[in-house]
Amino acid sequence: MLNWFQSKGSKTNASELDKVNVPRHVAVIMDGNGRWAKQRGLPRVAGHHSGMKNVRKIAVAASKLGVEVLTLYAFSTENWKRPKDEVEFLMKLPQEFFPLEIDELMANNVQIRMIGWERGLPEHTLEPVKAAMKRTENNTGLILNFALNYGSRAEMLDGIRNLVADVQNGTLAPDMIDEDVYSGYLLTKGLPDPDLMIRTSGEIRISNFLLWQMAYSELWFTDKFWPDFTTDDFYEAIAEYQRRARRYGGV
Ligand code: V0D
Repeated sequence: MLNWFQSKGSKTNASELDKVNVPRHVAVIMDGNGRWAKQRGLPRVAGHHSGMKNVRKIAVAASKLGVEVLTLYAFSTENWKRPKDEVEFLMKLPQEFFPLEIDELMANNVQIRMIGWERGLPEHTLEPVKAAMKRTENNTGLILNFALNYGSRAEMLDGIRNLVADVQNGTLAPDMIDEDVYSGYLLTKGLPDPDLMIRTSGEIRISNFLLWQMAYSELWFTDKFWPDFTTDDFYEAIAEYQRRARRYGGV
């Protein structure tokens, strides 16, 4: 059974989308990789690998539509609680991702970025991400923003710590603190807030992802597991975003 806010599964082509009302920032919780694997009698890590291979397709689709920022929740601060073997496998995915995908991302003018805590990540995870950020820093197309070792409450507390420090050192007056000033203390500084958040795999939660930034985001959920999520599903989410935008614009 679908709720009113879930996908109705009707097919949407990129050509049917309204080119003037493309979301500037799309955020995605790429959930259901483990369940995708279990359904096939495969180990969970096979699902993570399959999920990794889906990232480029969706990033290129977003890029071609003119989305400015695609933020993907790759690893949360909570994910450290998973079995050690699984965490170790996940930590190897960035180094595997770039040799496979960097050429097509470069060809699409994609800029790689990361939000999250570098501290705590192994060098073999961080190094390829930093190398890719450096290599793509002059690209002017889609910002492909990986949330890696990220948690939104921790991000907000860290922002508050830095903000309080600036008040104490006299560079910030308390009466200057407004929403835009505070946004500048978050890891998404300089990026537009997400217009649309997509979560796969049937969970209807935000799970500590971009809490401040998603205050006004449209939320879209699908039962499909992330490895099964196609470019057509992505277009369907954007079509639904555009229908909602038109409804609100019309009254
Ligand atoms: C596993 C589904 C790409 C979510 C996608 C370290 C769970 C596959 C990356 C990646 C993960 C991250 C940064 C980067 C390049 C690629 C990735 C992790 C997990 C956690 F610069 N997929 N992916 N990273 N999964």
